[in-house]
Order: sequence, then C-alpha cells, then structure tokens
Amino acid sequence: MRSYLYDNSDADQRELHDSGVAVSMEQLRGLGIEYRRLNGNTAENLAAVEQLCQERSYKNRDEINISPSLLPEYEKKIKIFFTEHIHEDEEIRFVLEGAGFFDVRDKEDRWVRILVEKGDLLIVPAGIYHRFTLDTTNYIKAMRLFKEDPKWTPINRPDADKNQYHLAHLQSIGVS
Ligand code: KMT
Ligand code: NI
Repeated sequence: MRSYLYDNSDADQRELHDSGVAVSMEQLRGLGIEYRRLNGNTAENLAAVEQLCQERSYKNRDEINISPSLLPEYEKKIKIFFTEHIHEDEEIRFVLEGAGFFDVRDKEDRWVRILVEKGDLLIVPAGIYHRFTLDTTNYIKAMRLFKEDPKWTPINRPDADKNQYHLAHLQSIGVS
C-alpha cells in the first residue's frame, strides 16, 4: 500500500499519477479509511478475514477477477468503477493477486490515490466519494466482503451530494 495526491494529468488512469506528495496512514485514517496488511500464509489471512467479518457482522464474501479476459463486460465495468461515486455501505476489499488503485476524495476535495497490492485489505467508508482502476498490469483478484444485504449501488457525483451517508461522512471527517 502506498498513498499520495493524484497528479490530475490527462495520462491513462492506469498510470501511477504520483504528484510526489505523499499521504500518510494517519491522514488516510482522518478520512475514515482503514487499512490492514495481511501477509501471512493463506490460512492465516483467511483467519484474519474471518475475525474481521465477526467483528463487523459481515456474513458473505465473494472473489472478483478483473482483467480484460476474465471479467464479463470488462469495458463497461471498468468505466463504472472509475466513475466518481459513493455507497451507502463501507466497501471492504482484500487483494489476493495483482494490484489496483482506489482514489478517494480528501478534506479539500483532492484525489488521494491508494495503491493496493496482494495482501492489502482496505476499508473504504460509507459515503466517501471514490473510484477504482486497474494499473498497467491490467489484473487484480480481490475478495469482497459484504453484509447480508450490501448497499453497493454506486451513487454518482453530483447525485450523492445531498445523500445522508455522504453528509454523515463529511461531518465525521470534520468537513461540513
Ligand atoms: C468497486 O466497487 O469499485 C469495486 O468492487 C472495485 C473492484 S474490487 C478491487
Ligand atoms: Ni465503489
């Protein structure tokens, strides 16, 4: 995991877009982002995932393979993932293979780019504007954790500007 301010250049979304300004774990926590590094063996990692699910009452999980050949309707999905949106539930992702970028909005509404790689578990809070892209290797395999009834429907900007989960998120990070 590595995070930094996005450079806002017009280059391919899959490039690093590293502005050179690092964003610390502390700053990420200030945005409501949680992060765990799971670098044990498969059994140890699964045990850690089980524990997290118990703590948060998560009942279900699945695995998604994102690559041009593995994901049905790849082009369409990639566009949806990279369109700025919120969810009314947190988004927990554990990277099993490959890599990708989650971009999240900071307190000044700038993009913070978070590189996630194998072994990284990221919790994106409900209500935060974000988006996702693969990197130039074009492959990620991730476990998605969800409650019984996940509210994962993306709500795009600006439709979510007045959404109660978005407003609650802004208040929780001290912006409102
Ligand atoms: C999402 O909701 O943006 C995703 O599930 C992205 C793929 S998971 C690495
Ligand atoms: Ni999302």
